[in-house]
Amino acid sequence: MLAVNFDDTIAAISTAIGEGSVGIVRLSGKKALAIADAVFSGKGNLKPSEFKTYTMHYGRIVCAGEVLDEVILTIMRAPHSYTREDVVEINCHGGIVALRKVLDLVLGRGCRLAAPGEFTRRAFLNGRIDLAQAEAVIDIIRAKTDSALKVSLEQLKGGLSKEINKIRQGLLNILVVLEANIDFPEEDLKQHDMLEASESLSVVRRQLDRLLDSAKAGRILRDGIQVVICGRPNVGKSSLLNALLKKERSIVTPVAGTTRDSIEEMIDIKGIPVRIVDTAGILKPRNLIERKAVWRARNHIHSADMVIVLFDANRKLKEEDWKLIKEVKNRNVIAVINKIDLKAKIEKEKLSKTFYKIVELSAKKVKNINLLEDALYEFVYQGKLASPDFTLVNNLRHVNALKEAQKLLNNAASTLSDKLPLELLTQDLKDAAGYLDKILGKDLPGDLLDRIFADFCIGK
Ligand SMILES: Nc1nc2c(ncn2[C@@H]2O[C@H](COP(=O)(O)OP(=O)(O)OP(=O)(O)O)[C@@H](O)[C@H]2O)c(=O)[nH]1
Ligand SMILES: [Mg+2]
Repeated sequence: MLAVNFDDTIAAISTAIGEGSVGIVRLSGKKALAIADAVFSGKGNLKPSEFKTYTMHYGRIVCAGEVLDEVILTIMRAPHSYTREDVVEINCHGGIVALRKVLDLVLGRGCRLAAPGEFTRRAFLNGRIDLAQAEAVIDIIRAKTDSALKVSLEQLKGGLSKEINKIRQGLLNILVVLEANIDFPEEDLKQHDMLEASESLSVVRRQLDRLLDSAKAGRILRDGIQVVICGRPNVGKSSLLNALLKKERSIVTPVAGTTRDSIEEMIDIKGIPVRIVDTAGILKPRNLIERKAVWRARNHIHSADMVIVLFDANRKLKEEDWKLIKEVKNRNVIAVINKIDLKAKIEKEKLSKTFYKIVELSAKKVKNINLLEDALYEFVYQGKLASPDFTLVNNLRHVNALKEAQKLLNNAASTLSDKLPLELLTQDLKDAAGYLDKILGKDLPGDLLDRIFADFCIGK
């Protein structure tokens, strides 16, 4: 981002571009009300700058006598607004032409186009939210499942920030105890102060470990996992994709080799966003198309987080099955036996020796699909459920900062037990607190903030 002036009044279209029933042009800054006065023509005698805060007004946006759109104007005065500045939202008709005309008009009246995420960045800079909360805004917009949304909403509410602050405060309390002793040689560190510092450090480390433990679940909820369905031709891979999706997405026929191109879809499995891929059956290719299809399927198998290997209950295991079993040996695998509505001919006992977990279902009859969903969920959380209050760490920047803090606290614990100089200990604790501050956005350099907010859309 070029150096921007955060004193400017900014404007942007805040709703998604495209046809919609309503579209919003949002303004924020000192001139927002004056600009609204210049472009809005309402019913009564009052001008927008005279409207009460948190009120809505019907009227028209007028430019040189021409009506650009019929609108509803919302006024939110500083400091009780999203940005803590004066905010005006012009609810226009949703078409892009009207919205652009209104935006161009206000831009011509003394404000500039907002940079990506600048409204939220101002909310952060003006102290309404910390950086972790600001980052939650983008995750709310991008949430792919209900659970992912809950985690981000909790973060926006300040749940994560509260946890981080608690750990940070714990560290500062230990520092107070230690610094009272620092001017004396370490043997003078009073026995009970030593004990207190050591116990408090254990508590803080446990809190930090717990937060980091939640990171895997948090990251999965935010970013999802990729699961690929593979198997030899005709075992029912496309039927399984359709059963999981609950719609006829992939073509299913009795002809072996129906699927050529990999098909990818997003599904919500118990709150986990799963990108599921149906692939071409793995076979000995007979022509160029099949060779490419198999090559593509193999690529997916090797890049996915999880592989579902599908078998046909009604057929004995074939050479292709064994080749595939060998190929996925070191991957995260769930073995699935499909077509359990037909006579069982598969040598299940041989599969049981190879796979720890086998799910049996019928994709065609949509039977036992829930067992596969359970197995996937179980695999992701390995028995550990997401904490019920949804205070999870889901952002890589936060995870990395917490890991650095964890390393420093581990060091600090060794320093304390080895009775090394107190200065070493206090420095590690201060540095650890510094990493926690970074999560909340304290003293972050502008270019790092630029990078964080560049991920936002314009208008948010
Ligand atoms: N009886 C029965 N038939 C099934 C079941 N699942 C799939 N089929 C049938 O098996 C045949 C192949 O199904 P597909 O889903 O196209 O199999 P596929 O593995 O995607 O096949 P390719 O794309 O050719 O590799 C179709 O005739 C399906 O109706 C099942 O659970 N029971
Ligand atoms: Mg198929």
